[in-house]
Amino acid sequence: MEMTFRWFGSKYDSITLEQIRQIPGVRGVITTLYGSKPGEAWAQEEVNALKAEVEQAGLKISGIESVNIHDDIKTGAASRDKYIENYIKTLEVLGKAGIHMVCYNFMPVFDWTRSNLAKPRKDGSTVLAYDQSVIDQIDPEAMFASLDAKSNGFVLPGWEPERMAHIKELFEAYKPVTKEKLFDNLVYFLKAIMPVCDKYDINMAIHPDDPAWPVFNLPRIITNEEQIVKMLKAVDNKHNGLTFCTGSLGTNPKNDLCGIIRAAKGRIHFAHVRNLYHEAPGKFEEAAHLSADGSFDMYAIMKTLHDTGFDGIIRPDHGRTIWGEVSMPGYGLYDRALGAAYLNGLWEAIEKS
Ligand code: CS2
Ligand code: MN
Repeated sequence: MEMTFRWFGSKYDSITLEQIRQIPGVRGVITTLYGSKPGEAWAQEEVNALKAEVEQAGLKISGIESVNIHDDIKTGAASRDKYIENYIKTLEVLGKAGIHMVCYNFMPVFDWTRSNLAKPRKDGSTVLAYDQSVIDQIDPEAMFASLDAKSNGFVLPGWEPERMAHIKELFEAYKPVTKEKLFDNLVYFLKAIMPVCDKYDINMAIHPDDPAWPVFNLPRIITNEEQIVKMLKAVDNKHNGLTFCTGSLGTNPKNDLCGIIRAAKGRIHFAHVRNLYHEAPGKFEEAAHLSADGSFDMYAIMKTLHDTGFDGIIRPDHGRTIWGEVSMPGYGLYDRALGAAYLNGLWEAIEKS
């Protein structure tokens, strides 16, 4: 198990590599070229410079989150092959830089969706929260505006303003894309990139949809055990794997998180481990990582990862905003550092008992 910490790069993150280096047990970062746009081929020099910067601080790049996928690949547009070619070029660049894990998602239009980025909790912290009844009342543009207004001035991952500027066209493009079509387009993409992944030993780790059901009538395909197993089988190559994200799969209380770990055994290349508190169906908020603070049994999750032989990359996920920190919502230093320490503690206890 390799404990890591997400870092968006010195131009975009409120947190420094020097701070990350001081979190006990964290030696790797999960990063990206945050300024790049989906569909672009990354330049070797830029990746090498990022790598040098991280290594200068005594850390390493453990993986990339994310290399985002152009919507034309997801919709299966005629231009998809050009964007897949660029994706392959990016993977080649990463492989040459010695980077072996890439997280991505296949969600139409947006990444994760939340109705509130700063919901107050009893302890005075604020957290990201979701309420389906609020989402049902607003349209995507209104949601983007409200999220943007509460982002503390940071660009939110998956909610880049350039992308949101074309939101109407994007929704048009997805009109004919059924769940089945979206799945076929994912398989087409995966088959095309497997040779380069094989060549450079790059583990692709698809991130589940968050929340794990269709939002704004857009199809969602990585939502439960059945779909995950179907995806792993459709391209049965070790390099086609999963980001096991408790906070995303766990949005649906029907998902048995430990069952999913067992079902995806050997193909979980990356784990995002955080806790949620479920208030009612379709209504949840993010909690501290500690089991007692939310609805998940974090010990059982870590134990199942351990017992199924997981030895991949892991990171704490969204944290609460605490101690007056101003950061990208969900991505402050303090609560995620507490999360990393807690998960490391669980792991040590599991290994020794
Ligand atoms: C992340 C996702 O912030 C989050 O919820 O887990 O944004 C994740 O980085 C992407 O979906 C992966 O492409
Ligand atoms: Mn996640």
